[in-house]
Amino acid sequence: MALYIARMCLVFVVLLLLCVTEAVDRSNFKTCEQSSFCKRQRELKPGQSPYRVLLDTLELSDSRMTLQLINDNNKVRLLLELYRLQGNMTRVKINELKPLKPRYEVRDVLIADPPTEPLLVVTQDKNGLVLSLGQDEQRLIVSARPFRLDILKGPRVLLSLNSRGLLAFEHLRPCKDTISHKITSTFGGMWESIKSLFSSKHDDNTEEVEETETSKKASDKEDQTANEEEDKPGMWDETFKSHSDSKPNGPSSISLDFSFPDVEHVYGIPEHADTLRLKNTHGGDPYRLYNLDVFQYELNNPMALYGSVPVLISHNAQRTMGIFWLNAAETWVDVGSRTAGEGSTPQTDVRWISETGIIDVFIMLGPKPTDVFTQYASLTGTQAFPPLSTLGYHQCRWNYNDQEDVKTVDQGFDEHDIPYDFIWLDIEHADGKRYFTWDPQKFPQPREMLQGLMDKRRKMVTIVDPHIKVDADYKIHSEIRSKDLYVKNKDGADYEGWCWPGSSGYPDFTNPEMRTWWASRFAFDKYEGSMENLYTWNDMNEPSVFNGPEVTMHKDAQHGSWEHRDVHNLYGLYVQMATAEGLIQRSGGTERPFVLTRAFFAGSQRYGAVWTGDNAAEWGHLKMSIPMCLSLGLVGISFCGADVGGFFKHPSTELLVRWYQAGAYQSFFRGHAHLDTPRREPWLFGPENTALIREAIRQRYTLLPYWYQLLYSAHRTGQPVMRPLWVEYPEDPVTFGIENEYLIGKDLLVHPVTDEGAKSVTAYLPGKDEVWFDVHTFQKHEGGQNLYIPVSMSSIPVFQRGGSIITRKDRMRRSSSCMENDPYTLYVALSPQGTAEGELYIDDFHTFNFEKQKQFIHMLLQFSDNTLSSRNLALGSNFTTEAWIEKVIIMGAVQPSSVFLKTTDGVRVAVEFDFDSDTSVLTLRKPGMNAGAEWTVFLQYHQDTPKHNSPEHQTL
Ligand code: NBV
Repeated sequence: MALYIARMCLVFVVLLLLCVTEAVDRSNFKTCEQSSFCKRQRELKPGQSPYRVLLDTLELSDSRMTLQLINDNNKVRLLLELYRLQGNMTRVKINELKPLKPRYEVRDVLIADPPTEPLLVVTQDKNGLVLSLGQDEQRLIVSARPFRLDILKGPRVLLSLNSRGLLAFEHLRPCKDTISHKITSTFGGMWESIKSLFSSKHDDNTEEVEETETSKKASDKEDQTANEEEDKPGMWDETFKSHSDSKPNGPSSISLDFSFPDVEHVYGIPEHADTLRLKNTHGGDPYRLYNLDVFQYELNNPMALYGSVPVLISHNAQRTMGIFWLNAAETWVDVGSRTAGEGSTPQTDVRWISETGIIDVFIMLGPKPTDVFTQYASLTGTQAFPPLSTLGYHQCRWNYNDQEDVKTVDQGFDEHDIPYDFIWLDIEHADGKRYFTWDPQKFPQPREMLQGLMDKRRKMVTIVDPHIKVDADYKIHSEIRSKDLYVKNKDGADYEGWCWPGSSGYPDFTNPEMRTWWASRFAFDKYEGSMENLYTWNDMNEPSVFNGPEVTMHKDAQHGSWEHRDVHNLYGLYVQMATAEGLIQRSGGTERPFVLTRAFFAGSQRYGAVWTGDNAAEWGHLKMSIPMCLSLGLVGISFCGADVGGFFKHPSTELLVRWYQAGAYQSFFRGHAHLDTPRREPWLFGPENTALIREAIRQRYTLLPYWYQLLYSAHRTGQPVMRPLWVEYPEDPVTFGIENEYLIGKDLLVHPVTDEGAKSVTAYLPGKDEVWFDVHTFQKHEGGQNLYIPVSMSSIPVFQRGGSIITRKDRMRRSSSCMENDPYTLYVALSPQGTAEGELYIDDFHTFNFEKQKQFIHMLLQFSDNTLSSRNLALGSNFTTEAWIEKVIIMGAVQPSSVFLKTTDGVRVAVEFDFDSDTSVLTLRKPGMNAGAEWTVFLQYHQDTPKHNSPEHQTL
């Protein structure tokens, strides 16, 4: 009882702290200096690599090359594996040759064993060897002494590994006496059996290797000097605040450096609340990748946040490349870029440091940004294609109090004529934070509530967190316990931590059996009160443990035979994976799921959407939402958004309106707010502001066909939806540092207003030979310039690229589902050459039939020679739609004398049109073609009419 009271007091104190603190409490989170492996690694000085290649250990099969490396200081050998992968990638793996016990290798992130290509040795001598990477005169040079890898194209070095000599691999070692004792007493016989298991084969990890003569000599010497290294503080246990981390395996960290000559810009490694372009970390902490629940996170620093994707992208005007560091342990990344200066050329040095695991690196050689995205997608998969409705607006708050509240808010949207698709329920909806249940007082009739929403073609999301209340009467808990599927603590008992429900167990989602069981809980008959229009939100899955070190799980907790240390950054991915699987299974495999997650890792894109967690109602946070989502998009996670309005604090009305305007142009669009904030449904700020918010949300709904097509394309190809300008204009250095505007796809440029009291923004319109059309006024602007744009409260500066066709639905309704068969308007923005191109994608908007049965419409829309045409790209599909083309708006046009439409069955009809000579906009009224049909529209000109930049006359 006393213990219980003490624990409750602790939770109370934690909650109190959560409510009163104003900014992140940095002391809760480690700096590199406080993280013993990071400190040890960072103390190493460049230029002193002890590693040497034993060239006579070379083994080469068709696609795999192995070599042994020896550390001349301690004589420990490593095994280097090199693979040339299909699609212009190289994989470099380094592990101990004979580890004392297996080291963790990440699972379930790669979608398959990456297909390889033959590796050819071009030359070999005592200094090293040269391998051909097949393509484009690309070669890989392995230097022996010290060990170093260089990837070249012709004479040019693209990338070097260990050129600064910071490869450091802490080999597993038997612990020295006292510590060994401590561990033996803690683990009972377990440690002894582990030792005996490996001792037969690996008495000493520097020991016998099948040797040729040279390596034998080396090996003899090794035996005399091996394991003479001194232990350093933190190697065998570590304390942070009141938490101690027993380290039964001792030190096991790894590190490697990479250098990019001629590169000044690197991006990626989310999640950080920091600039898009990575900053130099000298003099401060490295960027940290360790999934953490950071309360009131600060902007502009490299501290870890909720998710981690260990992918870094380098870019210069000639080439884009990527490094994918496949390691799920706590990781730190140092970045140092130098610009061209007197006597020096630009270069970026990067160094990765992970606490444990192995070095497994994929080098994506580009050369174009789009190639890097394709390469990465071939390894970890693409964005899940979400149901259309999830691209609409989501209304969330912690919490909608009860069914009545849900009903009132839902009606509020109708009364104020604002479309929305989803209303969300946070943790208070469940019975005592027992997820998969409903509070019997507040939500006595969940099905009735869901049916009410369904009748309006709207949907709901409930939160399902992965901490499970320890309560014998709670079925979810008792079943997980009886199946023995909880994470264990270091003593082998179920790990328990404090979270919202009080004492909680944490399902071991790394175990496939756990995931299968979890998925089964989403069946309609298991998750009582659920219906097809109920989807899921996974929060707190870093995992968040209120009384754990750094608010997360103890690193020495056990997931089967692996430590939490090994898998920490994967936990959130596994939770979302199991949840998405559950939503798929409940429909018998037909329906596409929607799961929002806070924690993530490489590959999380396959399971749903990500949001940027607990931001604040501040202008800085609004601004930061752009680089944060752009960074995620660069590493495959395209379905990203930030809490509109800011989670903590109450936004000023101006900030709220501006946030809606910006959020309407980010992939995942959800308003959300903290429990303690005043209500902020869109109509609570006076009619004028309601109108502004309504207009922003409406703009989002009109563009849903474009968003949908882009998400489809992200799913098929791995190309990001929100793109930094440099992705589309890779040769224009002006774009490399821009993060206050971005492209949606390649054709819409958005520069949201993110400054308080702004009277103007200056947008950079890229592309010297291009033109851009203001989507609101149709005014044309030249590319390659900074455009000064006066703004009012209703302004959302958005431009359409000349040369593009964007499909929209301009009729407003209650929700996206109500718009499914509504007609389309084609917005054709002509290039200076009088051409344009776009796509239209349609399917049933919610099932997997587009993939399994090829049931979709995909049309290529093209304008050239005064002719607009629609051609089928979905050969073999017989999907049909009732939707038709109700209008075509052509920007940058010249007035034709007549317009006619020709369908594939040869029918020719005249099309009504008007022309606005002030704006040069030609509007074709009700041309009436079916959206899934092939057709051609001809603009006709009298012989003597000058046509739009077109050399030829289109006459009949
Ligand atoms: O479940 C409550 C909140 C949720 O509203 C928010 O979006 C999450 O990021 N949750 C965090 C836990 C409490 C945060 C103080």
